[in-house]
Amino acid sequence: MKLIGSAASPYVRKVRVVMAEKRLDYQFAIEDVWSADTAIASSNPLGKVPCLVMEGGEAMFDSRVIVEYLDTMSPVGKLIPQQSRERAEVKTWEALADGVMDAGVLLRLEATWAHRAEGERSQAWMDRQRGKVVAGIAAMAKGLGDKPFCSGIHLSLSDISVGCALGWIEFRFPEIDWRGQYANLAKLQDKLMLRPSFAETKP
Ligand code: GSF
Repeated sequence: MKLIGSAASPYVRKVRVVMAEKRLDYQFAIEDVWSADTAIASSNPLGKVPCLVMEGGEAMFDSRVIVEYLDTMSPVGKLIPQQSRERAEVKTWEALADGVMDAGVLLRLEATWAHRAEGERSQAWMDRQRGKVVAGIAAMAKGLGDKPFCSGIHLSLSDISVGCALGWIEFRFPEIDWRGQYANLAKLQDKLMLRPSFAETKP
């Protein structure tokens, strides 16, 4: 399998962490989707990473589809429960973490995308997206409470998704002091960073 992605993307990191936790082999193909000569559209018509290209050449996206597929590929370290209620809970954690990243990406693009002139940037839009990031992180802290992991008593896709979102927010928006505000999230993140899957994929 070939994973097309970039080292800074939190969605790509989620897939890489899952690959490592599941002990799956893959080739990592770095692609800058923002460069004028990117070839990403030949694999993903949406022009986004991560994109997983299978042995036969078929491509799979997006990160939620890829990680769900990877979890079925090996019995090692199940990350998504089978039972429907528990499964939906984990997928909701993933949606929350992805939603924080989505809002953060929109905020960052509005503030920095080179093809948008200064006068075209909307402060109201940036405030709206920042509000989602901040509210999403608050919901993570509330949902985690004093539990050791987000769902159940073992590592799951919930923790991986939250860890990738928090790591990326820390990387791109250091002024959002979630560590200072939420000791439980800081503790979880520090624990995740002890795992090679996280330590080796830090943006
Ligand atoms: C989001 C992927 C995405 O926005 C997923 O895979 O979970 N829901 C999708 N990827 C960004 C890179 S990044 O911001 O991490 C991307 O490829 N953007 C290119 C574009 O043209 O929007």
